[in-house]
Amino acid sequence: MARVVIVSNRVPLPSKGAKAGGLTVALKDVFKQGALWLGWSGEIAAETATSAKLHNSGKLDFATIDLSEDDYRRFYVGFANSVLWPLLHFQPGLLEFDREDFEGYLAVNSTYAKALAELLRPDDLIWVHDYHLIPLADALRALGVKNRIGFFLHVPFVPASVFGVLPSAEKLLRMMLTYDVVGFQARQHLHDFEDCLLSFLNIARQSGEPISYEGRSVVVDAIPIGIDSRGFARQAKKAVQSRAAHRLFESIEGHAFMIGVDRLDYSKGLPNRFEAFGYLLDRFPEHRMHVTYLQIAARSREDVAEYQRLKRELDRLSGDINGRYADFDWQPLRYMTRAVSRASLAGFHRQARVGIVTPLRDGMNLVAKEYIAAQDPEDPGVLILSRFAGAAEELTEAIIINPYDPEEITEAMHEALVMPLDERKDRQEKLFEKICQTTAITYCRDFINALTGGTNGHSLTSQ
Ligand code: GDG
Repeated sequence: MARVVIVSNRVPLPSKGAKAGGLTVALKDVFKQGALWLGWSGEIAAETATSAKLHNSGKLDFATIDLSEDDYRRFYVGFANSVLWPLLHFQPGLLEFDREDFEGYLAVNSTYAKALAELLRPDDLIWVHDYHLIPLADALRALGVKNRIGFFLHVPFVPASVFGVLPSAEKLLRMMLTYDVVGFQARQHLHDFEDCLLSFLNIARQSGEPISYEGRSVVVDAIPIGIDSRGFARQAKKAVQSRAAHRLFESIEGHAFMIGVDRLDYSKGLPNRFEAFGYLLDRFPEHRMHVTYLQIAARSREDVAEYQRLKRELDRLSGDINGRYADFDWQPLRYMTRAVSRASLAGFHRQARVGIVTPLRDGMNLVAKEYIAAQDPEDPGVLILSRFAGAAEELTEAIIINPYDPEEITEAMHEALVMPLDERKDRQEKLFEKICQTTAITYCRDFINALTGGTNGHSLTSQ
């Protein structure tokens, strides 16, 4: 049976105390069959390593590479997170393109390819994750690697009019077609990719058909990522009894409670959400003294200037809202930039009457699914969801909003806070059913099946 080789920017090394994140959980069926996972160690060294360091943990082998400071700056901070991330989230105005960063991005991908090629077996299936590694298949092919290679993009894709802003747009697009499978989170991203293929390469894809490119066939599809919904539901039910959940419950003193959980990232639409909460207290004074909004916004990519600017803006906005509306015994907005444990999050979601997920763009947004999974079916909360999150293609029973309109978010907050129990239960039932259909397991199964053409015995079980 073929081994699966996963390549992603970061590797969840157990020795680093890494918690099982979305991808790790999602890939658990793949792991059962033995797997190798290669990526950056998270360490900065004097020189970028030319071979990977090997670590073993049960059926999983990890292979890590340290990056030099210069490669970290050019590859990770520069091209990946200051060019591709804003571009693929429809923010071309934030792009900071630099040719040397692009060269650094290609060079690090070539380094990964060389390190990986040394470890490959002939029938390994290679599954590459995300925008950091678009050139990897091209670099592997240049080394003569013949294995099947698939690519999954966790973030959105953009139409040709936006993608064309990138000076190296056509080159990257061609690199994507070096893969045997290219997977997106949502149908919209697939449409946007097809728009780019037509516009830049004059390739018109027949609906549902693979693409023929340079004598090869490339499968492209929307394969939405999911979570272990029933597992997270169990965790939430248990966590609501935890000390952290009790502390939160006591501190809100019977107020209605709304929650947001996001990395502190400009794609997540946090300033508009804060503003919307201010409007709520303005336009619907009945909620003053009666609602508490907790925003957990774990700091992220602090080396990128735009993230530092966003943090200053949110510090100011939260201070402004609390200064304006707080009373001596009530603080409307609690805003923290520290991460909390996954178990605590599960318990907090279950306690929250409203879950607020308002990204300006998002590949999927797992928090939306986690919020639904965590709810008590007998007294569920309400999800407010941006129409620009990939999750909105599936989770249509949420209150769907346009995150560019803070007042629309305000109205959704009010609607959610006053929604009758019957309607909440009805929406929750349908949403929960959906997140149990598209899970972490179905995601892996569908991707691996696309990569093997369903032929190599990798029939992953459905959940
Ligand atoms: C990318 C794409 C796509 C957040 N704060 C804490 C914490 N989290 C966890 C959440 C969730 C995960 O991090 C975030 O996942 P998202 O999907 O919401 O967003 P990104 O990080 O931007 O992920 C996205 C995803 O990849 C997967 O394909 O959905 O579109 O942008 O699981 O719960 N976890 C803990 N403490 C926190 O403070 N423990």
